[in-house]
Amino acid sequence: MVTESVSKPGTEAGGQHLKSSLRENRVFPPPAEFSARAHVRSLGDYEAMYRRSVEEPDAFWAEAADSLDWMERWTRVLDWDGSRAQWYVGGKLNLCANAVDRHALGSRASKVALLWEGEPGEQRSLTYQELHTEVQRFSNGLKSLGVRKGDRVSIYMGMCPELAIALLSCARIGAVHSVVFGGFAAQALADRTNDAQCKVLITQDSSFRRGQPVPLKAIADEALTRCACVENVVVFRRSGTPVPMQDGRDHWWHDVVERAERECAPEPMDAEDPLFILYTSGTTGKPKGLVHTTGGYGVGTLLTTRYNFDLHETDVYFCTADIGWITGHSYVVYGPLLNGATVMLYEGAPNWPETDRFWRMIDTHKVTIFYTAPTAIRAFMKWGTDCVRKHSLSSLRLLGTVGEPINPEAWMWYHREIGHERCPIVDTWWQTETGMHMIAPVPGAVPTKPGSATRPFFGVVPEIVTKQGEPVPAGCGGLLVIRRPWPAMARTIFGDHERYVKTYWSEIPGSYFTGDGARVDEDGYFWLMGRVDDVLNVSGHRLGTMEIESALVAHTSVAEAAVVGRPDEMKGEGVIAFVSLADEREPSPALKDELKKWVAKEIGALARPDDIRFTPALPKTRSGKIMRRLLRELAATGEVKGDTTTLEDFSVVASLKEKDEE
Ligand code: 6R9
Repeated sequence: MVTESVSKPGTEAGGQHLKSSLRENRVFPPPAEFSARAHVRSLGDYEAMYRRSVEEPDAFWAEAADSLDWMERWTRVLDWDGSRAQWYVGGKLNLCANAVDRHALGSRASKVALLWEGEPGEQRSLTYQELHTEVQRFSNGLKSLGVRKGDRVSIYMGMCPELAIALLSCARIGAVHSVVFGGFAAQALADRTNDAQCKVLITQDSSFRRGQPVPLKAIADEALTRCACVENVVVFRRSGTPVPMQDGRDHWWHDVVERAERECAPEPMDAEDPLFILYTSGTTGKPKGLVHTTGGYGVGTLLTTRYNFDLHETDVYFCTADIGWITGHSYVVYGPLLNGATVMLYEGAPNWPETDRFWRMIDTHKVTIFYTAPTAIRAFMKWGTDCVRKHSLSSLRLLGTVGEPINPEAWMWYHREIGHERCPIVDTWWQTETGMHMIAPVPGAVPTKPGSATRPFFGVVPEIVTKQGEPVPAGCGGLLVIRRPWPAMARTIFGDHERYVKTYWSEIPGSYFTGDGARVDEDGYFWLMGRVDDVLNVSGHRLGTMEIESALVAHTSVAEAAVVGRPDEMKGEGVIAFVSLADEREPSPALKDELKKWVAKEIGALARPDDIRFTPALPKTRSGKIMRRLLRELAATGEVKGDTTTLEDFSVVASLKEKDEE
C-alpha cells in the first residue's frame, strides 16, 4: 500500500530518503506564488479541463488548433480507422511560418528567438526578425540545390543556431527533415540517410565537445561513400577546421545563402503532409523512421509547451537535449518557437570547461525554465554542490526532466539544489512516437511526487493493462497503453506502415502500445517502470539490443552475441554484451577492447558496451531463442535463480556463472 502524506513545499515528509519509488510517499503541492500566475491554477481547474478534453475531444482539440495560424481551415478534427490517423483533415498551414513569421511580423520582431553559447564560450543571439531573414535565405538556398516539397533532407550537425535554421527552412519549403544525432557514427548516418532516400545532406566542418573538435564533415564524407541518393551537401563553417570539399557536390552554407534571394514564401502544407522523419531504436536491428506530420504535431507541441512548462512571454527557456533527439525537435525547436519563446541553445558538454557550465549559463542569460534528463542530474550530484552553490540560480522558476524514470534521490537533489525548493519539477513521460508530452504534471495545478510523471496531459487517456489487454487494479504494475489517438502521434514508419501497425496498434488491440511498464496509484498518478521490450535506455538514450548485436556479429571474431541491460547508477542502464567467438579466436582483454571500440565506431560512442563477456555458447531455449531473461539476471546479480526448464544446455549457464566469478 502506498500511503500519502501532504507536505509543505520544500519539506520532506518524515525527513527520510526513500530508495524505492514504490514506497515513495512525499507530495509537493505547487508553490502558491507559482500557481497564482500560472495558466492552470488549481487541481480542480486541471481536472475540469482534463474531463472536458476527454469527454469532448473534438471540441478540445479544435480550440487548441486555434493557437496556430492556418492558411485554410480544416473540416474535421480527426479521422481514425485503427491504423491511420488524420488530424485536422483538409487544413493547410506552414509550421515555419507559425514558428517564425508570425512572431517576426508581429509584436515579437525584436524579441530574442535563439540565444546560443558555443562550448569555447562564444555567444550569439538572433531575434525573431533575424531568424526570419536567415530562414528565408537558407530556404531559398535549399531550393537552389533542387530541394522540393516532399524531398527528404538529412541533417548531421552540432548544436548551433544553423541547425534550428536548417529544420525550419525544410519546414518552410515542405521538405522533410531527417536529423541524425551528431554522436552517431558514419554507418548509422548512412543507414538513416539511405532509408529516407535523402537528396541533400546538411552538415558542418566540426563542432566542439569537451574541448575537442567533433569532425562531423569527415564522418559525413565516410557515410556518403555509401549514400548514392545524396546529390548535394551543404557545409556550415562553424569552427574553421579545414575540410575537403568535393567539387559539384559540396557547398558552403555561406555561399549558398549569399547567392539566395531574400524572400521565400512559406509553402502551404496539408495538415497531414510529413514534417520530419526521426529514427529511433526498436526491437529489431533496423531503426524505425517515425514520420511526424504537420498540423497535429504543431498543435500538440505548442499546447504541451505552453501548459507543461507554464510558458509566459518573459521566459528564457533552456532545454539541454540535442536537437538530434525527439526532445530537441519538440522542445528545443518547434514547441517553444511556436509559442514565440526565447530559446537557449548550448553546443557542448555540461562539464566544460568546469562542472558549473549550466549554472553559469543560467545566471548569465537569466534562464527561467530548465529542462534536462535524470542521467544529467545524477552526474551533477556526483560533481558535488560546491560548483552549484557558487551561482545564484534565482532566475529559475520551473524545472523539467525527461528520458527515463527519475529516482527520488535525484528528484530531491534537483528540487533542493537547483530549484531551491521553489520551482515545480515537471517530470515528462513521452516518446519519439508520441511527439509530445503524454504524462506530466501541469505545474501550477498538479502536486508532484518524486519519481512519478503524475497525470496525463489533456486529451490523453493512458491505462495499465495485462498482456491480454485487461485493466489491472490500482497499484499493480502492467503495460502502459494509450487508449485513443492524440494529434502529435507518429503516423507511420517511413516505408513500412505494416511494421507501424504491428508494433504499436496490434499488441493490445485498439490501443497504442508504448513498450513501457507502469503502475497507477490511488491518486491516479503514473509511475513509470522502464521498458518491457528489448530496448535499452542508456543515459536517457534509446538503444536496441539487436542493433548492438548486429554490430558485434559484423566483426570477424564474433560468432554470436546477445546484449542486455544492467542497472547502472549513473546511466540508468549499462550495456553488457555476451559474445561467443568464431572458431579459433581466443578471448583476451585486447579483443574485449577492440570489440568495444568496434561498436562505438559502427553505431556511436553511446552504444559502446560497458562490459563484454566471452562465452563458448549462449543460453537458448529449445526453439533456439536466446534467453535474455537469464542473461539480464546474470548481468545484474551475477547469478541465475529464474526458471531454466526450457534451457537448451544448462552447462552454458554454469560456464557463464563461472566467468562472472573470475
Ligand atoms: C522523450 C524520449 C522513450 C522512452 C520511453 C520510456 C523512457 C522517457 C520518461 C521515460 C520514465 C519519463 N522515458 N521519458 N521513462 N519517465 N519521464 O525520451 O523519447 O528517446 O523515444 O524514449 O524513454 O521508456 O518509452 P525516446
